[in-house]
Amino acid sequence: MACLSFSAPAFSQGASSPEGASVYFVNIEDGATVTSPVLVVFGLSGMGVAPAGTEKENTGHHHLLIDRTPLGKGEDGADELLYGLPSDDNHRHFGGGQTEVSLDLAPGTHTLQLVLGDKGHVPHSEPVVSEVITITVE
Ligand SMILES: [Cu+2]
Repeated sequence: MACLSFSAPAFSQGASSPEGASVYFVNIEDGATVTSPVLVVFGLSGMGVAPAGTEKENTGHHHLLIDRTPLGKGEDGADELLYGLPSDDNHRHFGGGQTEVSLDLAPGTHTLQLVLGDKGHVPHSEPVVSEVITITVE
């Protein structure tokens, strides 16, 4: 079977995601120059947003990876797919079902990636992730 996944390996133990589901940045493009605080609006297509802990098919909650290697890559990549995302300054959870955040970011360049997680914060199978965008904070 052909694998069409382009940015994350399909080793996730999370809930299944429907084909074609996607997350994306609504209001920021790759390469944008912005000022802090940075409003980041999360888009989700093909699935629904539900608070963490909710047992419902084809739903999840948003996570924002800040200045991290792409999901599934790097030394913690496999663990993130298997056991779920850690919660720290570089892995922000929106377990209440929030769809935007106002971020305080230091001047300089930063990378952002959106990752949908299931009720237990584990990326879906297939993972539903945005592209990694790079922004410059003035
Ligand atoms: Cu989470």
